[in-house]
Amino acid sequence: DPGENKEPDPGEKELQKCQETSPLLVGPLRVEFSSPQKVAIIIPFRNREEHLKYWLYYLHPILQRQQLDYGVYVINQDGDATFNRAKLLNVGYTEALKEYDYDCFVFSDVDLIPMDDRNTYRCFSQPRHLSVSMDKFGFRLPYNQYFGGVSSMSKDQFLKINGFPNNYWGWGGEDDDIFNRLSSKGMSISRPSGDIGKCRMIRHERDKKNEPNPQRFNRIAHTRETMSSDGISSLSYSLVKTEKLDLYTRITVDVGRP
Ligand code: UDH
Ligand code: NGS
Repeated sequence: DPGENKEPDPGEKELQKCQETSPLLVGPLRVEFSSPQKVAIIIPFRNREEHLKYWLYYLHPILQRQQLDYGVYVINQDGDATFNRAKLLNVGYTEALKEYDYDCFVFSDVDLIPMDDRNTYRCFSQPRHLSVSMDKFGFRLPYNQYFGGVSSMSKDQFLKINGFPNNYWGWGGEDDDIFNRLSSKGMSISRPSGDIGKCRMIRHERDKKNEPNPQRFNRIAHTRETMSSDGISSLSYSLVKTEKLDLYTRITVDVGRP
């Protein structure tokens, strides 16, 4: 049929008329003006701007869908002394409380992105470990007591263990120390299912000034003896700068050196 090969009539290219009812609508919306928990999300940080961009891009929409009353605090270690993740988390707890009456704290590495939005970034009746199923561990826990990556604690749970240790300089062990603190106070760890707890880690090389800490094995062997004197009760640091940005509050802090 010769008619089939002719140029299309420009009239046929006209945009389809919108349907009277948009197919994009979802129907009933949940409208709430109060949230059961006030959640501070604390991120230990230094020189990971690229990871932070991904974290903000993925997490804000998820946290909004979770209908949380939340604030994000990036605790940026000033200077180039050895990194101290747990101390930065203690600083985040303290600084967030200066801004708002938070009752729940989520502690998250900057390079971990949840793969299921049912993994709610809130607190539970027991301290919670949220990053239970990481891609880099083949979507399994590396060991049963693993408490690294992303965790949450109510204010009461956090204070019961005197917060986190301040003297783990460099990589490793501080998360195991926190686990020891919790179990020594008779608390258990709550976790989402492996399915809901799936998350991806942004691949990276080892950072400068965050070499494995040779003292970590000795320290985690003595958590019970040291935790009452080393923690939020003994925290000292100096605030360098607080910047209230649109997507997060950036707190630059001098935590000292080993
Ligand atoms: N962090 C920083 N800057 C640093 C070091 C650590 O922001 O210089 C923060 C960041 O939130 C990070 C968290 O601390 O997600 C934990 O540190 P980490 O990511 O170094 O720990 P992880 O166990 O990696 O993920 C260890 C090094 C792995 C090297 C693998 C080489 N292929
Ligand atoms: C343990 C570390 C933890 C660490 C975990 C996973 O061995 O701090 O490995 O590390 N404990 C000690 O070193 C005592 S990872 O595979 O993510 O590099 O979180």
